[in-house]
Amino acid sequence: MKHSWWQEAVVYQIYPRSFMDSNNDGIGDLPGIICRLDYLKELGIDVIWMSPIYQSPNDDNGYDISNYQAIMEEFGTMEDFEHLLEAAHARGIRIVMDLVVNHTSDEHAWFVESRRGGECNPYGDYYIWRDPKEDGSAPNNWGSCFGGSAWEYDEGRKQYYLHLFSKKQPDLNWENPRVRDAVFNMMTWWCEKGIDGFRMDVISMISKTEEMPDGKIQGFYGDFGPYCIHGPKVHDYLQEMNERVLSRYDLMTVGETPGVTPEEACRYAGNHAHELNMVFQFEHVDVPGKYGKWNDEKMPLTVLKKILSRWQTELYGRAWNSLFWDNHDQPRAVSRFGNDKPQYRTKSAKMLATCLHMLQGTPYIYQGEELGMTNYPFESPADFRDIESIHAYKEWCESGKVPHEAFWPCITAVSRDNARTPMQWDDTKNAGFTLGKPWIFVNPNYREINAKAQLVDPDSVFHYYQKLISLRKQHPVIVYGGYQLLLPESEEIFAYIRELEGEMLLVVCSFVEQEMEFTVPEEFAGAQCLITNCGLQQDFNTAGAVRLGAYEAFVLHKKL
Ligand code: TEU
Ligand code: CA
Repeated sequence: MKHSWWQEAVVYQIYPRSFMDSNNDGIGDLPGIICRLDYLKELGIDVIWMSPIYQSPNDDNGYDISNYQAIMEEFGTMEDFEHLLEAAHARGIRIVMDLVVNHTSDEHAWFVESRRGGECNPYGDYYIWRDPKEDGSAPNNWGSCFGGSAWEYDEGRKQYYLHLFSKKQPDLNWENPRVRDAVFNMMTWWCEKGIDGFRMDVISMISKTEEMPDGKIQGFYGDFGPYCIHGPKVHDYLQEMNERVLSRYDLMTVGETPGVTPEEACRYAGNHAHELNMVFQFEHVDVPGKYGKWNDEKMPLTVLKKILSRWQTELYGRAWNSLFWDNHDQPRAVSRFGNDKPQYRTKSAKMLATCLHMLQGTPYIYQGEELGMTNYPFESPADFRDIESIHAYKEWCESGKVPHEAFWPCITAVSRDNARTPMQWDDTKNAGFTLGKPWIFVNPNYREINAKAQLVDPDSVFHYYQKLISLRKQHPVIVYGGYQLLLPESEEIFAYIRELEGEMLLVVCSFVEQEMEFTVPEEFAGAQCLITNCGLQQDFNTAGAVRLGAYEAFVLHKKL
């Protein structure tokens, strides 16, 4: 297979609203990102993926777009964007845009027009409109991802429109060739500006079945999944997008594809698929419990390893993995998979980084992960800013269905707001994010956890990430090597071997507090330690048994 730049890259995700505020209105912005580019350059990342920066009424923080070719006012201007692109490119950093085209905002001109209806309205069929049932109720029982019905009645048209997310996010009708033209033209416009790729929001949901029967009840509503995820024409649409836009530029494309299996991933992003470069799968972060996704249970390590190992082996040589522990929709990695108690936070954050960055695929770092930022200590539902958490609390608790005491630990464990508290730059007011009033609470632990302190500490989580990134640039086995899991039955240790043309890596990570023992396989006798989270490079007597302290991780390297 031909090697591409995006296979060797490390991506850093920015959630612009929470990254850096340059004008003290409490909201992160593009000039703020520009002034932190040198920080990212020092970290060593190659690509920035920015969550949406387009004009939006912010019902879902920019994932509801009212104009694809304008910048959100709070974030700055198109000139600011051009400046950012130029400044990033000058540092050798590429910019990947978030592409949200399953739906628009209900304030997008297309929807405003569509809503007016009428026989000859060119926008009439831009969205998914259905007549009410005879009794006036919604066309079917589907629930939306953010609670409530997936259908909203429009008085003007006397019809319902489909919204798989909030009612301010109507789904586009991809069946309509004019919708596809409009989307592809818009994408081309951004490509001509010089952007380097797209992360495609819920791209697995753009094709819906023609028949829309009731779904199986899940929680309070019917599940739209079988009719809207990996729908009948999704691959036709993506092949058309590839032919008309993507193949004409040198881009990196990653599809956000909830519900994807390795088989399906090869259809979206197989080496010969002519659709996307890679997809995000969610199996390792989906742990449904008794309240749907609201769950504070940890996935057993054996299950986590099984899932990640299946993706490693099944895509090998066929498609490309994307690697992540967290993003703007997930809790903080160290709180979820590691241990965020002060005595273990740094150690376990480094362990998780080791485990992920030595896997095969393109790693994604979510802002603040490189500092070991943690979940937020929510005190009350009034702390929530996220539409999903606010609705979920209403639907499950305020409705009286589940007592607060039972639901609270579950919603706080996985609320998307955990990831959205401001980036912690230093120990001054509001963590150096803003001098104004931040739009969302700052995590009170910013005095201990912040970039400024970590930049001067050679032993910090930041410098550990920096080292992992530089190792990837030196050792092709990290990028291209095969994968073999060791100790599949262990609930404590995640260990695996990578191998490429006589070069071998042994990666050993302890996911527990208690001390463990690990036996280094024979073939690693005399190997060299590439990186470890136990202080300065310790000398490994690599024959036989080694002791693993709490959350210890190390990587051995050997050339045959
Ligand atoms: O997320 C889609 C998605 O499937 C979920 O991760 C979602 O955030 C939610 O947790 C469902 O329970 C994408 C974006 O990443 C997310 O921020 C947007 O809110 C969503 O699409 C709608 O655009
Ligand atoms: Ca601002």
